[in-house]
Amino acid sequence: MKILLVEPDYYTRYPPLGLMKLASYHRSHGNQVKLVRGTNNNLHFKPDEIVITSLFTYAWKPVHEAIEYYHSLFPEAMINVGGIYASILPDNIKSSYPFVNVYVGLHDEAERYSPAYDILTDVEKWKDWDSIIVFTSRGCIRSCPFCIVPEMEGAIRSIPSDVWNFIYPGHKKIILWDNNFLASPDWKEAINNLQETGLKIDFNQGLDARLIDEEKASMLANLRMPMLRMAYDLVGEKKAVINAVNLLEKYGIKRRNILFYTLYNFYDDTQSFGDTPYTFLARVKDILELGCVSYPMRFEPLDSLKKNQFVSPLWTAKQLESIAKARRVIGYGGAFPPYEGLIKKFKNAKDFTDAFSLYPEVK
Ligand code: B12
Ligand code: SF4
Repeated sequence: MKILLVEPDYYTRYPPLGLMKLASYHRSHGNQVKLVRGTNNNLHFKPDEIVITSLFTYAWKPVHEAIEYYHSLFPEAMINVGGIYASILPDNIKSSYPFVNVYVGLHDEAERYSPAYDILTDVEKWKDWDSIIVFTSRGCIRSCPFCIVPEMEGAIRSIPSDVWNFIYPGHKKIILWDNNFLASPDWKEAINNLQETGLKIDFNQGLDARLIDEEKASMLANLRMPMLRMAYDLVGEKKAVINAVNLLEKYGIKRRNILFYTLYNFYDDTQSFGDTPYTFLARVKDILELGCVSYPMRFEPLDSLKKNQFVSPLWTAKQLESIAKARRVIGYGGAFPPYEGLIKKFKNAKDFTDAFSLYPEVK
């Protein structure tokens, strides 16, 4: 069988990992695969089956365009759509395209295969990609209300993989997409594995500050890690955040190389609970005063069809805009690093508005 793997034309900085695993899976069943990005009529490939992936729910349009385009080009071929958007909002696809098979959740068999990096050479955007992306575990031990992982992936479990098997010649860096790496039953073995490769490591989804202890801090400090990411989502996590930073520093990780994703605009209407400008500022101040970097992250509802439209009842659109502006003007790369001027500005601010208003003298 000939299988066309389609990555819709949405914005992304990473190649389609799901399709790369599906490519290996289909090849192992004797099928021929080809990867395309967006709509492309110069294929020289007549597929029997079309496999379309999806990412953020708000990036639904390119997915629908791909379905329509390839269905009109190959009306006989079976079309399967999976990935994040398809898993969160399957009915959105089913109701518009009844001829499509919508796949919800992970593909358990494809999960066991190493991604086929060689298929990336078919696509201009990815032909020079030089990092390995890996999940050493899936699922999570927690159930944060702003996250689909517990529902989509279930309980935490390790993916029995020796990282070496996933490295393709020429790879320079390892990007981990584990949702909660330190909660994996095999975290220790995985760190040893990562250290052995000698490559740069990026725990891209952030480590759970609440799980950092002496042993984990000492082992993490042995990795080549230019930036260690964690999250500080709720003020109640302050004690764990301080403890994690102190332990990591004790074993040699510099505070300015620790970044905290700082969630804001979150609101859970089932519990009438959310953060406020006041509690957001308190967390940013805590992070900067610890000597670490704050990376503000605007909450996006799980069923969002348009990015940056949601405004929590505890925030105003103007307040949200002032954060976006401050990130551009006084931040660096969208983050607030622990610059003396910034620490002073946030510390001396009367309130949120004062903290995020931009005076001409602030550089
Ligand atoms: C890596 C990641 C990122 C990366 C970017 C990823 C990328 N590709 O560009 C970064 C760090 C930049 C990021 C940022 C954000 N992220 Co993010 N991210 C993820 C993560 C960990 C993986 C997403 C991914 O790329 N997966 C690749 C997929 C498709 O591969 P896979 O899952 O291994 O594929 C399997 C299955 O899906 C299936 N499959 C896939 N395709 C197909 C097709 C067929 C036919 C079949 C049968 C099966 C199938 O089989 C595969 C093998 O099992 C998910 C959480 C998670 N665990 O999934 C959150 C997630 C996607 N992110 C999320 C969010 C909210 C964000 C942010 C908006 C956060 C914020 N407020 O700033 C930002 C947005 C950034 C932006 N650019 O707009 C949400 C999305 C919710 C939504 N409404 O869409 C998620 C689900 C996490 C959560 N909170 O629940 N993110
Ligand atoms: S710890 Fe992270 S992955 Fe786990 S439920 Fe919370 S946000 Fe999702």
